[in-house]
Amino acid sequence: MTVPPETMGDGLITYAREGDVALIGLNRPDKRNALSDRFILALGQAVARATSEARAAVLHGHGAHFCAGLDLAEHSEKPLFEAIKGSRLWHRTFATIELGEIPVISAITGAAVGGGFELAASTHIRVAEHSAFFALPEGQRGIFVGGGGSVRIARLIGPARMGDMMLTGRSVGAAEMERWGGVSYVVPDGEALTRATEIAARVAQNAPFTNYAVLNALPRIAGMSSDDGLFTEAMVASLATMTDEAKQRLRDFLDKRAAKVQAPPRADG
Ligand code: 1HE
Repeated sequence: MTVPPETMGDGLITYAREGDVALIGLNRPDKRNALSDRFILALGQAVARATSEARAAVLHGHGAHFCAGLDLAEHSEKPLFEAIKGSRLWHRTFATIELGEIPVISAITGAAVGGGFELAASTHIRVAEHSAFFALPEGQRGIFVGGGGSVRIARLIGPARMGDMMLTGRSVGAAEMERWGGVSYVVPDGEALTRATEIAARVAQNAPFTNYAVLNALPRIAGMSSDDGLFTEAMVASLATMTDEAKQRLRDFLDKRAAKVQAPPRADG
């Protein structure tokens, strides 16, 4: 079933659904999708809705830019404790993506800057157009990452590269970010949303328990000792095998009803 585009959170979010895939759009293009507290709350509501209605989601930005990060106008007015609570609101909301129930694919165009990069880092697969650029200008603004970047971005590209980005404030293009491991796909301009939606539709066909385990076990195991990680892996793997869906899918393969794994297109033509 398709749900035509509608708005949520006083228009800050667009929400649509194509079958099993929810499309969540950041919709404040006049401010380059800069994230106010209200915007973060609306995003959280959209993620909750997608989780209850869909099996995967795409996160994209309206206008030329994915997201310009923290709303600096709102932030500059905040007393200390409000700033701490604001950062913790981002942490809670982004955790509902990273450690959620459905995979979220981000379609990145133009700026993914500061908190915009932190938001992208909380998604599970990043698709960037050539127009995409990443920066952490917190040093220039006299602030610090507060949306989980010190954990998630550092894990993605390494603390040295993240430190370089924060110290220099330099912009990193899509191709370099792919080499650094910060994005998984680089596509021509105008194609990020389409490609992300295709990927989401494919991901949505996986067994939901496996998707859930990927989202929830992998980042936790990454934070464990090898011994604890391997023990946890054995538990999750065994639980997955016990599900009716796994039993059916394994039978389908053995009865030659399931698709085989395909080799990728060869680089040498
Ligand atoms: C904003 C914001 C914002 C734009 N908060 N209002 N983020 C930054 O330091 C990035 C700041 N933004 C930029 O560098 C540029 O806006 C962009 C490269 C993203 C886009 O440039 P451009 O030329 O397309 O747009 P613009 O003309 O700069 O901005 C259009 C409007 O959006 C303008 O407002 P207007 O009323 O003059 O039209 C801008 O002021 C407004 N705008 N970005 C508020 N971020 C949880 S901790 C996370 C810490 C961070 O995220 S630090 C990084 C913050």
